[in-house]
Amino acid sequence: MAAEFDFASTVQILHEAIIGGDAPTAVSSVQDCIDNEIDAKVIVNDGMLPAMDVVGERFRRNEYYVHEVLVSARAMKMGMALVQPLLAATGAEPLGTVVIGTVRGDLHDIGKNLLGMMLEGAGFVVYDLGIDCDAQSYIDKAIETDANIIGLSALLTTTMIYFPTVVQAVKDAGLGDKVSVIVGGAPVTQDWANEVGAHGYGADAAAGVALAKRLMGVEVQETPEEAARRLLLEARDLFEVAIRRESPQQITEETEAARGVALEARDMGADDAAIQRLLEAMDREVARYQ
Ligand code: B12
Repeated sequence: MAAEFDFASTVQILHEAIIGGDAPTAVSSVQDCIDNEIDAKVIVNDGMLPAMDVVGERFRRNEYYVHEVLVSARAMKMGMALVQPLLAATGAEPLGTVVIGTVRGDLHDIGKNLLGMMLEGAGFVVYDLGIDCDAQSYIDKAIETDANIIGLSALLTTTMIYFPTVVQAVKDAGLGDKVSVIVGGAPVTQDWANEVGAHGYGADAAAGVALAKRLMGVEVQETPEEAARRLLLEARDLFEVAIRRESPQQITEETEAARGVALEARDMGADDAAIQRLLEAMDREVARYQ
C-alpha cells in the first residue's frame, strides 16, 4: 500500500531539496503534491519561493557560492516545469497581451518565468523574450503582438537602472498611450518604479498579475492572505531601501519603520518563517550601529 500523503512533510522535503540543489527529490515532491491535488499556487508559495529566499540569504552571507545557487536554481526550475501547465490552465478569453523579459545585462529568469506562468494562468497572452533584453527588443515585440503591457524584470541594482531606458524607448516609439510598463525583481521597489516613470510595480508574481489586471480595467479584490503577503513584501521593500541609506540614524529609523510593517504582516497571518528571517536580518542591521 502507498504511504499516506502528508502535505507538511512533503513541503518540508521540497523546501530542503531546493536549498540543497537536489533536483530529483524536488521534482518527486512536487509531483507528490500534484498527485494529491494540492493547488499549484500553494506548492509554489509554500514550498518553492521560501526555499529560494533561504538560498539568497546564504549567498548574501557568502555561505553559498554561485555553483550552489545554480544547482538550487536548477532544482527550482525543474519543479516549476511541473506546475507550469497547472498555473497556465485557463479557458477564459484573453485579458490582454504582455511582453516580458529580463533587462539587459541580467541573466536571472526564475522570477520572470514565474510571472509569465501566473499571467498566463490569469488569462493573459504572454510573449517571453528571455534574458538580457535590450530596449528595442521589447518595442519590436510589443508592436508585432499589439501588446498592452511590457513587463521588465531585474535582479541586480546594476541592471534595474536600465528601466528608464525602456520607458523612454516606449515613448519614443509612440507607444506611450497604448502600452503600460510594469517592473519587478528583488531589488526593485515602488519608489524606484515611480522614479523611472513605470506604470506599476509588483512585489511578487501574484501582485504583478493583480497589477496587470487593474491596468486592463479588471477590478481586483484582495483576500486577507494576499493583504498579509503584501504587507510582508512591503516590509521587505522598506528594509531594502533602509539599508541603502548612508546615515546610521536613517538606517535605524527606517529599519524600525519596516519592522512595524513586518509585525503588522505577522498579525495578519503572513508566513511565520519569512517574518522571522526578516526580523532577524533587521536585528542584525540595527545591532551594527549600536
Ligand atoms: C538564483 C540566483 C542566481 C542564479 C540565476 C539563475 C537563473 N536562471 O535565474 C545565478 C547563479 C546565475 C546568479 C548569478 C548572479 N547573481 Co544572483 N541570485 C540568485 C538568487 C539566489 C535568487 C533569485 C531568484 O531566482 N529568486 C526567486 C524568484 C522567484 O524571485 P524574484 O526573481 O525576486 O522574482 C519574484 C519577484 O521579484 C517578482 N518579479 C520578478 N520580476 C518581475 C517583473 C515584473 C514586471 C513583476 C511585476 C514582478 C517581478 O515576481 C517574482 C515571483 O514572485 C538571488 C537572491 C535573492 N534573494 O533574490 C541572487 C542575487 C539576485 N544575485 C546576486 C548577484 C550579485 C549575482 C551575480 C553578480 C553573482 C556573481 N558574482 O557572479 C551574478 C550575476 C549574473 C547576471 N549578469 O545576471 C545578488 C544581487 C545583488 C544586487 N542587489 O545587485 C543577489 C540579490 C544575491 C545577494 N543577496 O547578494 N544568481
